[in-house]
Amino acid sequence: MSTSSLARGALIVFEGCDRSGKSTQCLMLVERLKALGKRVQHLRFPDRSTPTGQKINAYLANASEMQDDKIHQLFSENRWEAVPSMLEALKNGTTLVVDRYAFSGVAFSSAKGLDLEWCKKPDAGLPAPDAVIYLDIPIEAAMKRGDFGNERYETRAFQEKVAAQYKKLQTPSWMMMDARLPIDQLQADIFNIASKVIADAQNAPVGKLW
Ligand code: NYM
Ligand code: MG
Repeated sequence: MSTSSLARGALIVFEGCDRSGKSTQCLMLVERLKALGKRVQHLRFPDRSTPTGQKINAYLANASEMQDDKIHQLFSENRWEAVPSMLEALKNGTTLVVDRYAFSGVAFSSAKGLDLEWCKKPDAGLPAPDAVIYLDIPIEAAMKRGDFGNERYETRAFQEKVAAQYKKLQTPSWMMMDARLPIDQLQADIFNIASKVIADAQNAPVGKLW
């Protein structure tokens, strides 16, 4: 019916606690899709390269303080600035592989005690992912991958809270992956899922959160 030149790209989001393997799996997926000649772009939030991203970076590095509600809104703003280029890319047939998105925003901020529904509001209307791939790992196992770094939030107690908040956001459509699987096996499963998501998204409109 429609020609391939009209096929849009897919918005594939990776979520999960720190040390769940998101960055590794995103990169592997991007490289594999590129090798197949697919149009693909790797994004990550926060995007630390923009002015808002630099403020966020200073906050995460404990070099500055901000109120919980203000930093929450800044993380959201950091996503909204990317929306025009994201929509353009999707329209042009480029699949976006995104390392963290609005679900991180809500999970991390609500883990501090902010109201979960309030936390969702600033991101309402963002392009909705065609798939959320959640890398599930017990914090116990994530800790064994090495100590957390020095950034804010990188403690066992806080990560336990984040994992509990993520659970509240999960819908039946999330792809729950066992992040303890060997890297290549996990990537093989993710690649199969991504291939189907890309095929299914081609002629579907881009949705909106939430
Ligand atoms: N984070 C990330 C938030 O608190 N809110 C958000 O909206 C996003 C996207 O930033 N510990 C937190 C989660 C991470 C930290 O992310 C930095 P990364 O993926 O380590 O660069
Ligand atoms: Mg980190």
